[in-house]
This record gives sequence, C-alpha cells and structure tokens, in this order.
Amino acid sequence: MLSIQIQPNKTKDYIYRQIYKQLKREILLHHFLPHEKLPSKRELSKSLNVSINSVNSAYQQLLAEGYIYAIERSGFYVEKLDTIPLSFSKAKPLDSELVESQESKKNGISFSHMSADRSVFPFDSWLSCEHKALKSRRTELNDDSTRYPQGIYSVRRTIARLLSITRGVKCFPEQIVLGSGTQILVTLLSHLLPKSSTFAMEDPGYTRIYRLLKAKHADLKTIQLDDKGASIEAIKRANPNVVYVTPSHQFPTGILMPVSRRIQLLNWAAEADNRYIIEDDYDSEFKYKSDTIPSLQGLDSFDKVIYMGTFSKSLLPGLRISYMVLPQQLLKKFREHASFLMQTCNVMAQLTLQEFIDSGEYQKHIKHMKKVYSERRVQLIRELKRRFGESMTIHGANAGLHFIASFQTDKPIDQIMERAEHEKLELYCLKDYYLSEEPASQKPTFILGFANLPVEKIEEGVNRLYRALY
Ligand code: 76U
Repeated sequence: MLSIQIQPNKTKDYIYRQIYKQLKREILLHHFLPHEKLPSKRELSKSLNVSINSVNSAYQQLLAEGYIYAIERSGFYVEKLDTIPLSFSKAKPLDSELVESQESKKNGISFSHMSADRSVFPFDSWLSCEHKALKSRRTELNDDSTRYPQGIYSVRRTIARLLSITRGVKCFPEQIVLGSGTQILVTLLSHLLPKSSTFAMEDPGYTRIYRLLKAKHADLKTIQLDDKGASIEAIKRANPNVVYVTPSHQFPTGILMPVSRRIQLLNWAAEADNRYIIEDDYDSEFKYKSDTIPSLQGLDSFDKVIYMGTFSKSLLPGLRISYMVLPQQLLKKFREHASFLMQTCNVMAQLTLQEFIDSGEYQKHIKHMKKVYSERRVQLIRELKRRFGESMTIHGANAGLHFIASFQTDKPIDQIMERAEHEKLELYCLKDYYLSEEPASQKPTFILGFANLPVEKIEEGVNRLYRALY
C-alpha cells in the first residue's frame, strides 16, 4: 500500500513536489514491482485528498524523468530499474583535508606580491564605465561569444593602441588574443607552437607556468640567471626552441634585462625557424628610477616574440583579463586550429575595460598608482635598512610591485616561516621559486611585495619580519 504523507501547511514544498518526491523514493527503493501499475490519478487524488492536477503534475514529472511509463487508456506503470546504492541525505560529508579554510586575515600584514591595492582602486569610475558599456553596447553583450574567439575586436584595438604607446609593442588588433589569465593563454599557445617543442624557463621563475608546462612537456628545461637575466650560454646548453622570459622585471628576482642581452636573445631566436620567445610582461607599468623599458617584442623584427600581458597588476587580479600578441605565423595557426575555442573573458568586463582605457581613466589610474607604490617602495626600503642595516641586501627594486631581500641570520627558514605565520605576516620565500633544484646554501631570501602594504603598516610589518628572523 502506498504511504504518501502530504503536509499542506507545514512545508513550503508544492503538493505535487511532495507526491513526486515520495513516489520517486518508493520506486528507487524498489517498493514497487517492476511494471507495477500505479493508482489512477483520480484514486490517488481522492485517497490523499488533493487535487487531480497535483497528482497529474507529479506523474508527468516522473514520466519525464523515466521513473514511470504510460500506456494509453490503461494508466501509469513503474519502470524496471537496476539497483544502485542510494543516498537520500544532502551531500556526503567532506574529508577534512578537503575543507577550505575561511580563516580571517584580521590584523594580518601582507608582503604578498600577488595582489594590487584595492583600497585605492577607482571603483566609481570603473562602475560608471560599466554603466556606459551596459547602455551603449547591448548588442555585443547579447552576441554569441563564439563570434569573438580572440575577444571583442574594438577591445583589442584599444589594447593594441595602449601597448604601442606604453610598451612599444608593434601589432594589429588581429594579433591580440584575450584570455582569463596567463596560464590559460600559455596553454592555448602551447597548442600553436611547433609540436615537438622543448620549452625552457628562467630559474628561479614563475612556478605556476613551470608546473603547467611540466605536465605537458617532460623535457622542459631550466635556465640559470646571471646579472643580466636569462643566460645565453645556459640557453644554448639547454637547447630549447621556446624560452619563457620576464625581461622587464624578472620574476621573482627583479632583474631588468639590458638591451645587450635582449638583442642576444632575439638573435638566438632568429637562428632557427622553430624558435620562439615568450615575453611575460606582467608588471612593467611600474618602473621607478627611469621610464618604462620598451618591450622585447618592439625590438623584434624576426616575428619571434609572443608578448604576454595582464591587467592583474595594473588594475585588479580578480578582473581576470590577460592577453597575448601572436606573431603572424602563430596567428595563422590560431585561425586554422584554435578559433573553435570560446573566448574566456567575460564580455561585460572587456567592454568596461575598453571604456576605462578609452576615457583616459586607465592612464590616470596608473599615474596615481605609480605615485602610491613608489612611496611605499621608498618607505619600505628605508624602514628595512633602518631595522636590518648591513645584515640585509635588496635586489630587483627598480621596477614592479615587489623586490627580493636576503638576510644574515642563523635561523633555519622553516622556523622563520612558522614564526611569520604566528606573527600574522604573509611572507614568501625565494627558495620556493626555484624550478629545478634549490641552491645548496643561500641566505634566507624573501619576495617582499608592497602593493598591499599601506604606508602606515610598513613599520609594523618590518617589526614582525624582524621578530620572525631573529
Ligand atoms: C602573472 C607572472 C610572472 C604573469 C606573474 C603574474 O594569470 O594574468 C605569482 C606567484 O593574472 P594572470 O598572471 C599574471 N606572470 O607573477 C602574476 N602573479 C601571480 C598571480 F598573482 C602570482 O605565483 O607567486
């Protein structure tokens, strides 16, 4: 006999949903025989004291999902189902190691190099650009985004113009491919580069790209650095055909590649057809002692450089808009083999960004941030020198949003990191950015980011660092 309980007032669930859920449960528990006839709609509605409509809706849903079938002028029958382990509870409890910590960062001080400063971000202007885009670009917002596998054309035209002015990048909008992050773009690029490519990356370097390429290319090589950045001798020894470099502010050491090395690198690439250079220009907007240094791409007349950039540092990391500029050969490959891929950047964000750049707000923001970051950088260096004196050396501080600092201390690095955590100090060690193997003996060295470190917190941050180190 069917045991369906209807709770008209106590529950917010519709009556037909209650019937449907209970019948479904009974069927799954095999409380019916296969092909057993269900009570007619009229019978069930009478016995439950509900409307025929409610029973009909429940039966129609069960029918649509395949739990029952109908025979014309006869009625509804239970489908024959195999047995499976059933769980009617909400979700299986999560293994404890999978639970994501929601720990608050209250009273924390961050030397993270990963973010920009949202407290000075011009949210109002961003919103008014979004508003404008929303009003005037409705067609594009509603367009099927398969039409723009590389990103909206006018957005790319704006970026091409910006890159030409600020970075000396020479390109047509056609050569730009937008993507929601550098990793996505490198993944895409790896499909366009010659099939049996051997990649090489600066060591120490950008681990997130290294790990990504490592998963695909077993023969991924690393290149040691000298005082000019990636060493040409090391490249020749490793013999890759694609090198990934960060010439404007080597990540993470901050070395600025001088023009002599840039020319050597371009000449190396020109020696063989399958050679390419990936130029990751992630934070070049910020340069302190001189003007920004033009890109490697701008010097390249062999069509060998793939230029990569991002708005993660200049605007906000959460925006997730990055781009690459493809040389024509690779653009052809993209058009032939990759234009079936959908664009990963949100169209609303693309249009807002275009409005933000075209209206002059972007350049205004960069100018302002240069001042803000420059002040923090000066203050942080001053405070570090005051606190640590001769026992500390700083490198790579002429550009970007971080530099590295080495300290004379006997404390092992693990203890320092533990202590930093206790002090609520977010701190990153250089040793974690070595790709092949860590150097045997190295003074404790840290990547000190200052984008999220307001001036008034610098002294306290440095004090905490001192307590972690000594
Ligand atoms: C990006 C380098 C070397 C690109 C970077 C970053 O995906 O476009 C670094 C860490 O936002 P995307 O990436 C930009 N090339 O350092 C940005 N830095 C990373 C994200 F914050 C973190 O892993 O330590």
